[in-house]
Amino acid sequence: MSRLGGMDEFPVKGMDAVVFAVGNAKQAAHYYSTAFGMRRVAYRGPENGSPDEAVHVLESGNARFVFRGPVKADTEIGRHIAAHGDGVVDLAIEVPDVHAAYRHAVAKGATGLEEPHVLEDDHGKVTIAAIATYGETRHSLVDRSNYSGPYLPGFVAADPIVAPPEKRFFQAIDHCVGNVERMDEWAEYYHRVMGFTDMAEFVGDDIATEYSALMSKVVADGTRKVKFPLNEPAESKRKSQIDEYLEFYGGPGVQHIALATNDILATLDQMRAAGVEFLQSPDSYYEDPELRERIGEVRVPIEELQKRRILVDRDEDGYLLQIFTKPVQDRPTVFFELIERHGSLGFGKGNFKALFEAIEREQELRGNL
Ligand code: TYF
Ligand code: FE
Repeated sequence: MSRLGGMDEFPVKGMDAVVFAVGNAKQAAHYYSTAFGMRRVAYRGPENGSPDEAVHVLESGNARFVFRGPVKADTEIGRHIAAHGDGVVDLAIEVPDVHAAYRHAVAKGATGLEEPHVLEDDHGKVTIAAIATYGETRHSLVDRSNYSGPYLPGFVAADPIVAPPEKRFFQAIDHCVGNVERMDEWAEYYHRVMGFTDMAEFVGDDIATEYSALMSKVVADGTRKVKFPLNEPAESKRKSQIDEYLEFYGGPGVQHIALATNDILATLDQMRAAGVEFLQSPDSYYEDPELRERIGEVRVPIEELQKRRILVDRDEDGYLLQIFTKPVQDRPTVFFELIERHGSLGFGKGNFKALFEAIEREQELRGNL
């Protein structure tokens, strides 16, 4: 029902922001500026009314990342970092009506963390509320339609940290993946609380036991603007990559953020040059005659993809190019995906085998297999 326009029980406009808790927000903001081509746009800290934490807000096209870090001992954000390391605390969603969204979610059993309230300054008003999701992660629900400031009331505009690249590296958040203990429980939560529905892609028991040691299901809002895949560890001879995450993060949390780019080759070249490490798919992936058959015509020669270790997948709607970073902190927890879509609405199911084998090679090097 939620797919029928006008009958949507939980309308969303898109992702508002991914909010990270990090040990040193100043250095994180620098890394995402130099290595991810992002532009700092806003700041809040001890200088302007936030004695406990510094918050740097960065953008790339429609994608907004917010980095929160403690500026003194014994803060709530510091406790979160002590428990989990750097990670994602909030997948904030922009909604047209915060009161209605919050009321609906809580009536359907969501845990309310912040009642709807209005923040206000010279640039206008933002209405915001928050509900809990897996682990210590939350979904803020944000209406900024009456606001013209750089982020939220209380933030000041901030200069870019370095000159942003001429062409942005990515323009949107494509999807945000959670690692949980029980996938079906959380899929049911998104169905019930937000009216989300399952997307076609699903990794069930059969594939799981064959090579991947995980099960995965994608939930999305009716308009497919917000997509949340959910992974659960599966039994296998070796330790699941999802169990490794759960152990090192200290519970469920965000595993990866996929960034939509329209030039994955250029973005990848620049990120690699800036020192970001990516998973390496083997030559055998590209030399498999079945690959050419499966993917057909794509915009770049396979040799170009092979040189850069970019993965490619095709479904009935089109194709996609994708590649994954290694974890971006010392713990084997959060990583990123670059994805360039040409019609395909999928998540690269045809690449799962090659991808999971690459992840497991890294896991083995860490001694966590
Ligand atoms: O978001 C997805 O579903 C794909 C595939 O540990 C994926 O990016 C799934 C699980 C995983 C890494 C990638
Ligand atoms: Fe993904």
